[in-house]
Amino acid sequence: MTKPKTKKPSMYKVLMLNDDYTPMEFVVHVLERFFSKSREEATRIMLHVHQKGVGICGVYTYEVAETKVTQVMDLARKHQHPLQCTLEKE
Ligand code: TYC
Repeated sequence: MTKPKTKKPSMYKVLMLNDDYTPMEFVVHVLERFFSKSREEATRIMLHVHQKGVGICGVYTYEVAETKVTQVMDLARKHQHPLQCTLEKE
């Protein structure tokens, strides 16, 4: 059998973590801005994270996922919120 020339890229989940201090509205804004969610979807994800401790913002290739984590962390730091965002291989 010939070797396939292309391989599907590994996908990475971008996870949002709950904390006691980041305002709910800021998390919704982040989800709308960096993850292209509607207000309704962003609110649903934020409430899920608030209640369960962690939630998935989206699934992307490594470079895209890494960029989104950096964008979230930079904006959170700028506003002095302790919001944490991380990536996990699918
Ligand atoms: N728990 C925060 C609050 O009560 C809201 C929050 C939701 C923070 C989701 C982070 O990823 C998060 N203000």
